[in-house]
Amino acid sequence: MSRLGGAVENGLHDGLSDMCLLEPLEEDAFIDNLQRRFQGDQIYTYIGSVVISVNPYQSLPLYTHEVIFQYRSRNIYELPPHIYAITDDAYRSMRDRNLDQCVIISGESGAGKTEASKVIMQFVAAVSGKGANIDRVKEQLLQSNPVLEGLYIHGVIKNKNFNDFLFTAFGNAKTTRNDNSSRFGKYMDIEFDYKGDPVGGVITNYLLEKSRVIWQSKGERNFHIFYQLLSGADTSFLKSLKLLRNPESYAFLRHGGCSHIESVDDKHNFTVIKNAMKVIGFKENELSLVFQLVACVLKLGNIHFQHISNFDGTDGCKLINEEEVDEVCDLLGCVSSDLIDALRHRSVRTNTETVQMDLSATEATYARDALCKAIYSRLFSWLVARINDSIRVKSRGKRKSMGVLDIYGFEIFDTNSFEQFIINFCNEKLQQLFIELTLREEQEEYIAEGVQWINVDYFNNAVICDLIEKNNQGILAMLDEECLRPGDTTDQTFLQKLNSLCCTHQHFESRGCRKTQSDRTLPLDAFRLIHYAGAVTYKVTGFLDKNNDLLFRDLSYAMFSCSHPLLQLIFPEGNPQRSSLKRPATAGSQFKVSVNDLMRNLKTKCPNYIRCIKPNDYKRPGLFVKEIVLHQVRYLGLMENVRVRRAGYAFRQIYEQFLYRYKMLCSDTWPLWHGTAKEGVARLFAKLGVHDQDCAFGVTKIFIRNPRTLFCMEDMRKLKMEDLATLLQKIWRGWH
Ligand code: AOV
Ligand code: MG
Repeated sequence: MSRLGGAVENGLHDGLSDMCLLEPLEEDAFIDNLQRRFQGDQIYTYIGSVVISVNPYQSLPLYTHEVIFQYRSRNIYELPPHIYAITDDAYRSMRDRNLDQCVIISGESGAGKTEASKVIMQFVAAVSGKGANIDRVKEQLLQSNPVLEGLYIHGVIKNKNFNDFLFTAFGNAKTTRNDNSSRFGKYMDIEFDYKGDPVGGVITNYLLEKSRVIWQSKGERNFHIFYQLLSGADTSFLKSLKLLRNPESYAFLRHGGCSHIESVDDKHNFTVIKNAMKVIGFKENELSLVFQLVACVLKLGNIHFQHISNFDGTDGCKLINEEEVDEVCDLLGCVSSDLIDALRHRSVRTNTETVQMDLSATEATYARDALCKAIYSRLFSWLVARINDSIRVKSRGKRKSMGVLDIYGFEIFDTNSFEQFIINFCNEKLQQLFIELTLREEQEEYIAEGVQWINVDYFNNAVICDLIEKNNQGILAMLDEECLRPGDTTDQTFLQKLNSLCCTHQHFESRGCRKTQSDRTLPLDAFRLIHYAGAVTYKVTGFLDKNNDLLFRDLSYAMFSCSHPLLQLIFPEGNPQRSSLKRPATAGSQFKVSVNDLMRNLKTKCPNYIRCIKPNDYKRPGLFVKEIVLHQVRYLGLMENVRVRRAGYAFRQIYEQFLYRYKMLCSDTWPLWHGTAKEGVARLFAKLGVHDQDCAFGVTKIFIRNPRTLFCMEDMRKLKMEDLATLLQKIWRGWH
């Protein structure tokens, strides 16, 4: 790596390392530049201080101990672009200037967000303080990764080498897009003391895709942990959980038709996950409790119901494999007949009495599925809470924080449902935050530097966010209304409601709207949203149900009455003393509240961005498909980002660094300049004939409007260096 390998020098050889210097600024040139860099294994490129990261789909030597220490305490443009550079910059601003930071990682599924978040954690762990206590905190912070999503730490701490892929997980699964796709959103705040040493952290999780527990599309898997447990647990443990080794024995693991991922060793990862959980502070018996629940989910999935006709002509059902229920009840600590009762009936309370109604086989299967989803997703939230207990800051005193946001990327599948709607809404909000903050930051820098700000036109996606979340009128509000309205509401009545209220919106389309009624690409049971990232068609089937997210009260009671200590914790509403008739908030509105909380939190911090790009759809190294990259560049608004950045001045740099690099171009400043750096730069520009309208002198930085000015100076500098080298050679020869 060249010592002078900064933004400009690099630009002249392996493609520009900062897109702001692109001349002319055109989409083709932008993509070409990314491609050129990608092919030279330069996966990172800047837009000012934003990092674009192109997934290499291969291990590159970018994350070694040496590289970390190269980037430590260096100026952001001194070395080639890297996540380490912006992390170091963010870390130092937090430590030295007391500014809380956050790193927002975005990009579509499989683009490399989760990997990027690990790179950040690894850097922070490596550069912040030393000492036994700190090492414990760091290790706990790093180890919380595998429990939630699988561990792939390129790692250096305490000389442990975690260089292998170690997939394990409660929150990640194989999808058709990504073998290790995060099926939940995660925001992690790492907290530091006044010296910049990590003292703990807090993790917030967002809406786990729990429908995966009971169903997976072709080519996809359930959450990793199921397969890891089955292949990694020793025989006696498996027996104690009453499980069989073969994943094919379980209905919940059969839908996707692929229980194994090539290059992933589930068995080995089970050992890793257990160790990680121990480091975090899980006791041996807690591990057993967790895996008992995981086992129960699988076993409940194998319970079948058969239709029976009651004497009064109504539908009922009976269980056809009661021995499976007996085993589940052994694990959970309850009486079989109680659980069977709760699965086959539903109590309906009227003002005066409670009536027990029989469920049909379909309804009972539905109730069973709801129970499995509830057990698993609540177990997941409990795990997060448990991890938070062990990493929460115990010491008092003022703290600084750095947040890392790794949330599921924008998703377009062949069939998109409520989950994609929620995930894409979240991405829409993040994009809005990006627009708001980038512009704000740019504006603030100009004001702070006393340079005039010029307004820039850009597409503001607030209009799409509003369409989804506006109080009383947004799609989420209408969905809630259909869920809460008494009477015969269905997914279809929800769609009709959308049709009558949203049809005039320019980002909404459906067959019920006049403007798109003849569009045969739109199914009758779907609506389409024109997201900032592209159009997505959502099938309404299941929207009401998933938003309602109801678990029959009988099942909550049954779970709470089990002697299994975890179940009592995760089903508190099953406590007859505490149970209230109040309906819990819908899934959609809970998500809206938590996303808005998150946005408020992020707005209080200095944002840093990593924009991840996927170079091809085949997870293949070295392959850069232009159309695929172009699509992402467009929807991530990267060209707009460059335009905003360049609207005023394409390049800016602290006076001292700028003068140091270019002072050789002027005899007044070379070899020594005795005035201030700002005066030196002014003298240099006067000598080179740089016009006043081409540059602005800020308080601490020089701003250059046109990249060509800089390229010219760079060329002159190169010639000068060559002259100097020739001169040195002559002197050298003269001596010998
Ligand atoms: P995601 O987080 O953006 O998708 P990941 O971070 O899981 O995507 O990346 C997907 C896969 O790409 C990883 O499992 C690695 O195999 C590879 N990869 C990504 N970044 C790198 C890197 N810097 N170096 C080497 N390989 C990498 V999702 O969670 O699906 O939205 O919901
Ligand atoms: Mg991910």
